[in-house]
Amino acid sequence: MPTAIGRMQSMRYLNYLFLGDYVDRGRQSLETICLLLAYKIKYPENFFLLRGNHECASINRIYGFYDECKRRFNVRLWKTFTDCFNCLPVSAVIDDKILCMHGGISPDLNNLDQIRNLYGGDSGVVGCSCKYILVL
Ligand SMILES: [Mn+2]
Repeated sequence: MPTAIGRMQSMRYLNYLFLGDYVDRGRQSLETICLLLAYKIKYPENFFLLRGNHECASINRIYGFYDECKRRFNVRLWKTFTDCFNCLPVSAVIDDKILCMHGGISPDLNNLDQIRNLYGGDSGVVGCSCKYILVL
């Protein structure tokens, strides 16, 4: 079993890609998303976070994250995370071969061209405001 130090050292050489739904999965969504964002800050070139359908205000307002922010801190914090989630990329392409995205990001996304068109375009058709695709 790798040690904690071993795991941290491997962060420098391996890439990690997470596929979303970091909140609404229990009572400690804040700890989860803060840890993931801290890893992103510490390892910006090796650690990547895609957006899941729960990184969307209309979803996490209902399924627990809003209530957790309000109960433990305030609604302003939830709004700040909403702004942060709106900046997450919806998909990643690895080595020009592997398309990665959250399984339930949108029922209206049917092909790669729709994701490409999120670049700088009006993304209202897919029900989220992300305009970024991540190329690894
Ligand atoms: Mn989901």
